[in-house]
Amino acid sequence: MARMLPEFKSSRAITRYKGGEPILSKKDIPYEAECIFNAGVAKYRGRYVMVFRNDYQFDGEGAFGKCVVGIAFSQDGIQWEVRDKPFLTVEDMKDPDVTRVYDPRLTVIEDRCYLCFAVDTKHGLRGGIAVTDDFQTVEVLSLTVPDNRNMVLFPERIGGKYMRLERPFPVYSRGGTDRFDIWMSASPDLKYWGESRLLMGVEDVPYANDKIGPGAPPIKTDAGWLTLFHAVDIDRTRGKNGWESCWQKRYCAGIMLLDLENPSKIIGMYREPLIAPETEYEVEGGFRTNVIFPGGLILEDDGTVKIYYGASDTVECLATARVEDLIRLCGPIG
Ligand code: M1P
Repeated sequence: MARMLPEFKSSRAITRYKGGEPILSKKDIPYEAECIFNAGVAKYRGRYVMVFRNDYQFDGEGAFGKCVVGIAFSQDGIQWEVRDKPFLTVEDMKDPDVTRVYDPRLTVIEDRCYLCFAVDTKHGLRGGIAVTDDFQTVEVLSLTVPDNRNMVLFPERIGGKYMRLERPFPVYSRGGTDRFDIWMSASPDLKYWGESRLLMGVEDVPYANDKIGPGAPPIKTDAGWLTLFHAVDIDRTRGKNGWESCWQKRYCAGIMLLDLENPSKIIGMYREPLIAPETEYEVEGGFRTNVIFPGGLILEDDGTVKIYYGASDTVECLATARVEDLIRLCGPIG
């Protein structure tokens, strides 16, 4: 059985917007909505763009009947104007095998906006990559074989190739249960992917005992690629006090630094959670408990960063930090 881990505290380097108040929740959505969370955010052509997950039509037992990806725009990254209809739905995929689209992330590369998203199908979970220039039409460029998701793209080519972080779901070879790690792959065209290699194993993260996965697309700093990931610990003694009867996991946000020229080399990692569930929304106010799910990291001109994260699969929240403080936290690994 996985070893139990203690209570965690967020780093003092981060400040929660309004002490942890959501920046987007169901009350802001002009169509049927229940849980608004796990957003991807980018700055694109002079404004902020957010794509977010909306789960609705709860079945009263533990699942939602519907899930769509919504879209919102902002001038300051804090106040959002939500478009009056969803951005991406199962129907848009035009594939009868697809049953759900969710957990989107955004990366701008060479002035085009790319979307990575999770795609549930009748035959497994696939990671999708799509592109849009106008947020009206979306072209799907590639879908992984099952099971893979939580993909994020680097914002530029490295050594001439596009790069992504991802989290495949190996089962037989990892003990028959969750034991998932962060991998990376390269591509000449965002369509054909290869050169896959392990970036970091769950055993390398002191505050995880279950799985880790990519969080927000990396940002470029002088010290290296700074990137957020999620790290999960499971404790069989934990119960659940919300909508679902049994939820024993805790998701924290972690941070690491990758080499600029060879991002398969981890040059630093903060050995404690950057953000741990602590506020009402994060700990027990939601559909699930104890979930921080980071999906967006924006570096501003003044050296601050905005960190966007889903809180307990119910609302979207924001924290800020100084980029130099985050880099300092990522002391050398090992
Ligand atoms: O409820 C926590 C998370 O559970 C799933 O994440 P994973 O990929 O680790 O299984 C997803 O449903 C994610 O959206 C959710 O936040």
